Amino acid sequence: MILSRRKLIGIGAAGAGGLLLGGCDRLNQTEGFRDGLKGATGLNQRVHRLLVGDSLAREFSEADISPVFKPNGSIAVADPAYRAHLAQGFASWALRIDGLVRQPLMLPLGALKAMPQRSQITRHDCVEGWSAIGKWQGPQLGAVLALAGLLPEARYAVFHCADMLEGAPYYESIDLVEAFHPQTILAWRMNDAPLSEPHGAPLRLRVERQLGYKQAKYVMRIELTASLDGLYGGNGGHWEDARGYQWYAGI
Ligand SMILES: Nc1nc2c(c(=O)[nH]1)N[C@H]1C(S)=C(S)[C@@H](COP(=O)(O)O)O[C@H]1N2
Ligand SMILES: [Mo]
Repeated sequence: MILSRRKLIGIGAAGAGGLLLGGCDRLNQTEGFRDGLKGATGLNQRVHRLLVGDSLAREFSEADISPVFKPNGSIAVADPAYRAHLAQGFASWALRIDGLVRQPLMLPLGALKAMPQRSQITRHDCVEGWSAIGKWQGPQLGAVLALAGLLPEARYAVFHCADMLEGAPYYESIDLVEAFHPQTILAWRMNDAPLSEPHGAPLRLRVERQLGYKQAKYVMRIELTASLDGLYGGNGGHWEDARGYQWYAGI
């Protein structure tokens, strides 16, 4: 199903809110959601969740925005389909949402822009030892996932990216606690301008309580899964597979 901007506006703010609430209610009742907390594997994740709970990442003021925000990892995408969309300003591009959802969706960029927006100024921390403060805007991931509706078995959101890095496709994943956190957004705007190619155009994940490598750029598809086994290298992310970085990268 292609959810156009017009259809989305047709649902209206109340309808979208209802969908989201409905989604959260169902989410709390699903086994996967509760097990996500109970069955968390890493000590890091258990301790961090105990310490931070539902807390928000620190937000900054406009004056704190870094004059230079270093693009890192992939700064361009070779994929011909991506390059064609880039050349057309992503006018006919759509985000795919599939896997363990009630209604697989194709969401055009215009539809994502028409949803209620969240904007936040946060600090990005890369494991390579640099940080930068930037302003991000886009719909909350939770609201986007609620449009597709999660099936009870869904436990992870997997972000499939358009780029290859060191010969492997970039991907990342988060659990549903992180996915429905209020500061987890699908950003199409950075520092009041559409995302540039080096920073992940047309859409990237901002998951603000996690390290830089979790902030997937060039997100083409979000797949809901019950497990991370059998996906790429099986560790839930590009750097998790390639270098053994922690899957739970809580700051
Ligand atoms: N698709 C994709 N996402 C990615 C990367 C990448 O190479 N490809 N690099 C990650 C790393 S390590 C960091 S620090 C940030 C960098 O984001 P920036 O380029 O906007 O600074 O993106 C993350 N997301
Ligand atoms: Mo990074």
